[in-house]
Amino acid sequence: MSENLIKKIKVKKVKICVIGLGYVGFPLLKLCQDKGFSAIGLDVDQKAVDNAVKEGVSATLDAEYALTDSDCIFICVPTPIEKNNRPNLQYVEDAAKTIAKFLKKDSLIVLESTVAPGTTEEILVPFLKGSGLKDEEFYVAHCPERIDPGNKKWTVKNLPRVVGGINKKSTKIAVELYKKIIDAEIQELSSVKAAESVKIVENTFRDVNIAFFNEIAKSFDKFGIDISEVIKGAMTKPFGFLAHYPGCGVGGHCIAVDPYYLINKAEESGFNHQFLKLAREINNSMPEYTVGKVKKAMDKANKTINGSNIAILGLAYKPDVSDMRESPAFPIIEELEKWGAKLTIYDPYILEKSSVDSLEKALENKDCIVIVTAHKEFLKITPEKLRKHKIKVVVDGRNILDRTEIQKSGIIYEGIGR
Ligand code: SAJ
Repeated sequence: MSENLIKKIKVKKVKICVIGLGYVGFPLLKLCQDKGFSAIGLDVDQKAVDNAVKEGVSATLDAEYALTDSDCIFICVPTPIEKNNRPNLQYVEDAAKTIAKFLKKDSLIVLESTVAPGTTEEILVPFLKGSGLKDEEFYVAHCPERIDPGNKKWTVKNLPRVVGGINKKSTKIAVELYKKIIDAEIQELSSVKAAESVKIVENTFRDVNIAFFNEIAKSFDKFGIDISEVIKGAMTKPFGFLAHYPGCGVGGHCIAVDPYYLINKAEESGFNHQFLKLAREINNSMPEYTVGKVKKAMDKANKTINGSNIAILGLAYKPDVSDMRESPAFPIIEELEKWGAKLTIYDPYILEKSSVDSLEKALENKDCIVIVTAHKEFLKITPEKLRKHKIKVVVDGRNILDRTEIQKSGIIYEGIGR
């Protein structure tokens, strides 16, 4: 029967349903529709459905309407972590239970959400079996999402993907489907666990590399070495080096989250990822380290944080996006308020959470400015602009300003590792 499904995929006669219309599901749904498939989105949030419909894509809150007769179902729901850093799979389980109610023979379910190795087979498939279908009557695969919010160059349309199914037929069908949707390499893996592991490894790799540079930054601060210069120097080596950058913290719902999936899963099997845990500890220590740099800089200016006017520049977790999830801005704000600072918040992408609506206003009458997010607007903070606003203390949490020029102007500058 899988041959029928493959034949229907090849002529784009399958009905596709995408569950979860966030930053992963919505672009995928739109792409399926643009590629000529009959595709519908399903979400539990009216706003998400309305946004999709506004963009000319069909979407609904009605699971029966969306899933009845669906041949291929993508699950693109959040997989956050709890306060104790344990994975929360509630959204995946809810999606699976909903699918099971309407699952028909010979359909394919693909989980795109980031999960620990083993999750598809141990959690998703048992719920799908609630449909009453036999194992061989439906197909399941994992194809980890690789959306990089804000990235205009690499999008769902042209990003290479990896696919692994719970069995050979599932893999084959899923690969055929992705080849019809995505204009990039679709790599077939030998198992669904391998596919789950690829994404976790990609993002954990990034987390440990960032932690490496964060730790180096802390030690270079002791030696008075400028880490930005050292990274630039190391990058002249054309092989065997991959730059990452120290900063005031690691935010977002990928890099700051995904390593915990592997850490927790390994713990269940009796393995302790001490290196990954240490990297998480180092990255999680950076907001506090940054506040320590504020204290150090204010001491140099013979000022106290208590009662001082400090501008927090940036709330978003990374440059030129409006996403604040896991942003280091929040622990930095909390800590500085504890020290008695009077804070002015400015993020050009999140004005609704800012206390002023322009950089100029954010710089007015400040004892100190702290750069938390490397938004391109903040690259315009020149020594002239700082002098104009009589700013005496700069803490550059993303090492984006010209330290030498700022210091030449007699302004106190503290970066992260410089
Ligand atoms: N960060 C550093 N130093 C670095 C790089 C990042 O401190 O050298 C910080 C950022 O400021 C941010 C956090 O880490 O707070 C995460 O930054 P990110 O650039 O990794 O952005 P994300 O979380 O959106 O990561 C996504 C991921 N994509 C997917 O999971 C599909 C990740 O795999 C990509 O590598 C990353 O985008 C990317 O390349 O931009």
